[in-house]
Amino acid sequence: MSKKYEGRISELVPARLMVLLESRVNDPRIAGITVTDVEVTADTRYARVYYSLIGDDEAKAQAKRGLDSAAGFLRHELGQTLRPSAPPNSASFTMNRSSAANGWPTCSTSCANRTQRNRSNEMTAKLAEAWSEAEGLLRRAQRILAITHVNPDGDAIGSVMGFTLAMRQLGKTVTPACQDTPNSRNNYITGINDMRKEGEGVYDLLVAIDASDLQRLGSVYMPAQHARVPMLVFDHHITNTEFGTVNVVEPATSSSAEIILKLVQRMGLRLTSEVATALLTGLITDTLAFRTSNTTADTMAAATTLMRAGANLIEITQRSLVSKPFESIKFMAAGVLRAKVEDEVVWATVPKKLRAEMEFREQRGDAGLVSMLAAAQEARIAVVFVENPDGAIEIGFRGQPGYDVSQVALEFGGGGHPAAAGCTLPGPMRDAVNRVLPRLRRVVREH
Ligand SMILES: [Mn+2]
Repeated sequence: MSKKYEGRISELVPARLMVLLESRVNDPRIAGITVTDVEVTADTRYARVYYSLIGDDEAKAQAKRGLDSAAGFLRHELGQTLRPSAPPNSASFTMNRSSAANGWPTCSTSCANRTQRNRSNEMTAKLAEAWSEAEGLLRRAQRILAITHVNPDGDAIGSVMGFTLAMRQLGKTVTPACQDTPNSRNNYITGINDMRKEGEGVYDLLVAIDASDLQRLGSVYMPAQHARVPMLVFDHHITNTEFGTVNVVEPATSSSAEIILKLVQRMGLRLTSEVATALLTGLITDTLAFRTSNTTADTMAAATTLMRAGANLIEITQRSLVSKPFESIKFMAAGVLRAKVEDEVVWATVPKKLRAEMEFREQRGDAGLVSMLAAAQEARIAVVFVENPDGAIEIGFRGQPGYDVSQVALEFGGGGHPAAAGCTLPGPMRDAVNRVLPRLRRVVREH
C-alpha cells in the first residue's frame, strides 16, 4: 500500500498545477498541455515545470505565450502551497519549455511501469534520508517552534504536544503553537496550556506537524520572520506538498502521532506516560478508535506500546472521541434531519443560522456530522457543507473503502486522506454545492 501512496505523492504538485491551469487560468492557448513533472530547488526559490503537448509548432508557440502570461499567477498560487524561503517577490518560477518531457505521452506501458518503480525506490531512499536529516536538525536545534494546523483535531494536538514533551527531555526550548484554541475535551493532555496562538519569537527550527501544506499553519507561520529558518515537516496526509526543508511524510501511517512515536523511539527519548497519553490521543481520534482503513497492524502495535507506557485507552477514547456537549449532539441531529441521499452520495448543508437556532456555541466545524452520515448504507460518499461565520463554506468528505475523496478535496484546493478529506470554497452555499456534488457523483459513477 505504501508504494502506491509514495508514487502518488510525487504527482500531487503537478496535479495541483493542472487544476490551477484548468480551473483558474482558463486560457484556450494552454488547454491541451499536460503537466508531467515539477522540480523544485532545495531552497524552493525555483520551480521547473515539465509539460507535454500534442500539436503542431503553432500550437506549441501559442502554449508558450499562454504559459508565459500565466507564470506570475502560477508562481503566486504555488507559493501559497510550497513554502517560499524568500519573500514572494523575489521567488522565481521558471517555465521550462525544453522538449525533455515531450516524449512521455508516447511512452510504452512498460516504460511507464519502470518509471513508477524507480520512483518508488527513490521515495523509500528519500524517506530514509529525510528521517536522518530530521534527527540531525532536531539534535542541533535549541529553540524550536512546533506548529500544528488550524482548527486542530485530536491528532494535531496530541502529536504536537507529544513532540513538545519528548523534545524537552533534551533540554531544548520547545514552544507548541496553533492558530486556533484546542477543544477543551483535550485538556487532559499535559502542557496543553503552553500552546501559543502566534509564532512571534526567535527560533532556530520550525517543526510543522500534521499539516499538509503551508496554508494549514495559518497565521502562526509568519513569512517575514520564518522564511529563513529551516522547517521540518512531520505528516501523514497523502496530499502533503512537502513544503519543508526536510519532509518526513508517511501517508500509510494512521496518524501524525504514530510518526512522532517513531521519532521518540529513533532518538532514544523516554516514552513517559504524559508523552504516551498525548500520542494515543492522535491514534484514537484519527482512526475513530481503530475503525478506519488507515488502521494497520503497525497502528495496533503502536497503541500497545503507548498503553504499556501508561496511556489509558478507555479514558482517552471517552474524552477525545465519545463524549461531547449535549448541544453539539442536538446540532448534529438537526444536521442529520437536513441530509439527503442522491445517487449514492449522502449530503447535508449547515447554514450559519442553524448554530444560532440550536444554541450551538462552537463557531466552526460540523460536530461530527459527516462521520455520522457516512454510516448510511445507501451511500458510497458522505459530504457536509458548513457555512463559516465569514461566509466561506467548509466541506468535509468521507469515502467508503475503495472511494478516494482526497483527490476531490485536492482539486478544490484542500487535502486529506483517501477515506476522509476536506476543503474550503467561497460562498454562497448553493455555488459550493453545485460545484462539488456533480464531481462526487462522477466519482461514484466511474468507480
Ligand atoms: Mn492527522
